[in-house]
Amino acid sequence: MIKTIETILVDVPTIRPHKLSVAIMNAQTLVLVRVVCGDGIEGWGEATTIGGLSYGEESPESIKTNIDTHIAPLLLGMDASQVGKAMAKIRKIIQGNRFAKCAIETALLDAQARRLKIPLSELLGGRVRDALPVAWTLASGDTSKDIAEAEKMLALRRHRIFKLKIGLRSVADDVAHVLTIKKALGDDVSVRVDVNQAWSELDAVNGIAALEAGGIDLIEQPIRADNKAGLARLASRFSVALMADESLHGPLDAFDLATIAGADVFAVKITQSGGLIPAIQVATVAQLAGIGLYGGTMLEGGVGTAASAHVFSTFSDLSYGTELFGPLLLTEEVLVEPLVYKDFMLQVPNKPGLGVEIDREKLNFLRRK
Ligand code: MUC
Ligand code: MG
Repeated sequence: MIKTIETILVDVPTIRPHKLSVAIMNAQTLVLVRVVCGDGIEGWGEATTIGGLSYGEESPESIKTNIDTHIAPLLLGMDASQVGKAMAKIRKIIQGNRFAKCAIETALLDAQARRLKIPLSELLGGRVRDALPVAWTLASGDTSKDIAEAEKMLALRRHRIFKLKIGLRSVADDVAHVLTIKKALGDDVSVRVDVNQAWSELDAVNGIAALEAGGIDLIEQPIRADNKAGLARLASRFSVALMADESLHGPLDAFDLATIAGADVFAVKITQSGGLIPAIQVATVAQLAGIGLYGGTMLEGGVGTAASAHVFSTFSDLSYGTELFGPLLLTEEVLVEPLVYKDFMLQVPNKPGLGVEIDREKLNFLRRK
């Protein structure tokens, strides 16, 4: 039986300012959900977003209010071992709120996998890999600082794929910034950009042409999320891979984009997809349509990152890797044992459920009062 559901906000400073076209982050607010079941088993989920309401339509505070006020009461007393029925009820009655739904589904699946004493990946069809390549995002806003940061990551053998956040400056300045970094890092290192919707379609035509000529591997969400036709025009115009992120709010968007050949790659995010099962459906659409897969992040802490890792470990194709570095951008860890990053990969936890434990004392100290 589902006994209690608690939503916890945790404000954690980042290790440095993280500059996106939509927000400059000096801190991240983790949104954690704890579900306690009648058999004493508990499960955890996460619904963290970026930049309050500047990235998506759910804020940490709205997620907490909507779970506490509208979602939890629908679930209390239901059979905790029937996650499908619980989520079907939520998906029928609650409109939108994909991040909130994702956290609830994660917590219920974590509890159920613990009950069955299997890693979450095995409840999701089974992992095909035990470790995932992890990109690092260079977003200090300063070209030479970014190069030094990338060189440090290469020396530590932590990352060899770098994503640059652009779109705050002019197209010409951004292109110069990206190509200076690409030149400094050389041919063996993958350099990609994420514009976070900042460009007009004409900006994108000019920007992508210059980036493609300079050896950039992947262009993420150059134009507005709702301009899917524009994405399709850009995808057919250029040979460099074009990736959809904000345009992809679950399986239906995946289907629409696949139908119009709107992207070469999908950034799959568990929260943006509305849950772990919808994220797998997004990936299935991609694979049926011959679209490449990338494991995205909303810069979650350990819980959401572990959940994403279990999901992505089940993808047979993951040719563009992942960006599951969220916990490494934060100054505080809420897990007893941090996730393991080594040899450019994140190890997918192997213990039952998410395979991570929350440091309750630390969480009580850090949580928003
Ligand atoms: C995004 O748009 O992909 C992922 C990495 C990062 O630095 O920001 C996020 C969000
Ligand atoms: Mg993105």
